[in-house]
Amino acid sequence: MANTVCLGLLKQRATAREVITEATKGVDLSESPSERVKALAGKGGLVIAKAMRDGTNTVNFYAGTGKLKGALENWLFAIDGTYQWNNRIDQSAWAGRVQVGYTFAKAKWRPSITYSFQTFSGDDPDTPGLERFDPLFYEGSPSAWSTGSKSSMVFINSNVRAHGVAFRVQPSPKDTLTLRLTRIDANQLRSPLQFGQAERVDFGTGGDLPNVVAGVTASHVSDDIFLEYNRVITRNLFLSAGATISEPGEGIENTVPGGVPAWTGGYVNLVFNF
Ligand SMILES: [Ca+2]
Repeated sequence: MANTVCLGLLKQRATAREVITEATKGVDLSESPSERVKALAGKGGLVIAKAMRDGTNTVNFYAGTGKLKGALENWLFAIDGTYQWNNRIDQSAWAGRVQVGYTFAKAKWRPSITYSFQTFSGDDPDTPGLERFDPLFYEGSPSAWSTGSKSSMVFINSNVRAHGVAFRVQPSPKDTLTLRLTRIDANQLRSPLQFGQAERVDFGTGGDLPNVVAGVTASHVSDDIFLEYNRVITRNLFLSAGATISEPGEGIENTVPGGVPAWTGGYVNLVFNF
């Protein structure tokens, strides 16, 4: 496989519309710590903006090594960088990833280890502009762009950063076993972490004043462990099976009184290609 360098530009069009949420109509948000909420408060409530992607520009750079020679023969390196902006909604956001891998090519079972760090900007609640990265549509498998395994069902690739390590062995040409460990943190505190998550008004804390809450108040959100097995049964038949556990970090623990249980999952998948 050859070395790869790519540069891409994406511009999006959609119909823009804003909807003021009924639940927050008439709520005084002028005391909110969030500049963005204060700016929206003048419209009579929190605003859910539809078609926020209208006019969004995304430019991406990628470079990755193929089969190297000499002293670096068993290494792989890759780097991604993305800048995103939308003047209509005062957005300026970024994302990036680096990957470094090494294969013990002469060892039994051909083990490999890959480290990756990926990060996606989140909105700084203290500025009127929008720094939140829009992940658009991405390939969400653990070997591609998902942030963690089980956690990727909670956090989209926005306002998160993750350190990931993958260990892989191949006991035979038909069998592959991969263990992935991921630590996930929020980039911005009190800033949305999930798709469609707006600021919410909480009357339960801070006395009688409405308190605007979004995202988490501590950066560590979860640790994921994911064990995956793949077997090529025949040319047309493939088996994959996995087990995963996601242990919540302090940021998630703080959102629910009484603690949050670990989230577990498993699957068996049989694929037949005609
Ligand atoms: Ca901001």
